[in-house]
Amino acid sequence: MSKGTVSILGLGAMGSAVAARLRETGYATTVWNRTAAKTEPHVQAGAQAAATITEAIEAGDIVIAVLLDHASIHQNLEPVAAELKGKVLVNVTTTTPNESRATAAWAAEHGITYLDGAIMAVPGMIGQPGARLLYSGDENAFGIARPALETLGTAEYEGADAGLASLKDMALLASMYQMFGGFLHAVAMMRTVGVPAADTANEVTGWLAAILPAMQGYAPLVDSGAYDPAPGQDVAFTRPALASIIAASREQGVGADFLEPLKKRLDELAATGRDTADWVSVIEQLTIR
Ligand code: FVH
Repeated sequence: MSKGTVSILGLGAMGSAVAARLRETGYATTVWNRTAAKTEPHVQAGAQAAATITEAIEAGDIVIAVLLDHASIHQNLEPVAAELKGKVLVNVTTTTPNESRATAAWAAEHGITYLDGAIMAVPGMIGQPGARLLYSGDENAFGIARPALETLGTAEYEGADAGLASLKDMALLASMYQMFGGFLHAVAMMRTVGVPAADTANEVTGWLAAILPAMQGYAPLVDSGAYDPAPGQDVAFTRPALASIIAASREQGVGADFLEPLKKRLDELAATGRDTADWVSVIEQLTIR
């Protein structure tokens, strides 16, 4: 006996993983994809294929959209708003917070119970330990869809503002890309003397593991705003430290393109008399006024 009916719109790498997991965990799944051929392996595994998006929506109490982006969501869902009325629509397509809020407003106008989602996992992680999915928007929708969503990974409700899941997703990804940018900078420096990337990966992993707890110390400092005098390393100390890293990179024929913007922001702090402030006060430079 099926646990419920779920329709999945979009069978790219992620949509396929989501559809497979729901089917394997006992949900009656109906799949739709713009390129219909991608439904075939799912049908062979026991899913129903819908010939049209309308047919797919009609088949599921819960509709999960896993399309490419915000534009593809609206291009495909706006014409079927009437069919979505009364359904729980969970959109795990990556969008910006404001795009998520816009979709939530559109859904509310059309009587669609809407939950926005963000997937902190790659397709191979779906249903495996470590897969984390964030949701925000209609709490009632989260309650209804939760058992199905929990088959995909941990299901964390961030709040009623539909943009919250996306905001956290983007914030975590911002930290990830800058961390990996730093790793690539280190690799580029070390390979100038023949050190393979694998060795530098080991070094960077160990160094970051040792230094990461410092983040817990920076957090209350940022929350308090009590930067001056610096409880840790001040701007006057950190600017020449970064200048040395940038100079060393250039000496080795490596651009310090990822690091230079940080140095520039510290220069701005120094130029406005904030040499004695903690260097993490640079966060205040990020606010766009
Ligand atoms: N794959 C990943 O690792 C990441 C992990 C974090 C979350 N993302 C987001 O998930 C969304 C889907 O990603 P995906 O990996 O499934 O992406 P693709 O394999 O490229 O599949 C895209 C699907 O979207 C369909 N599609 C694209 N444009 C349209 C359109 N205009 N109308 C209808 N469908 C459209 C596409 O259909 P087709 O090309 O097969 O016909 C695929 O089903 C995404 O937001 C990630 O950021 C995944």
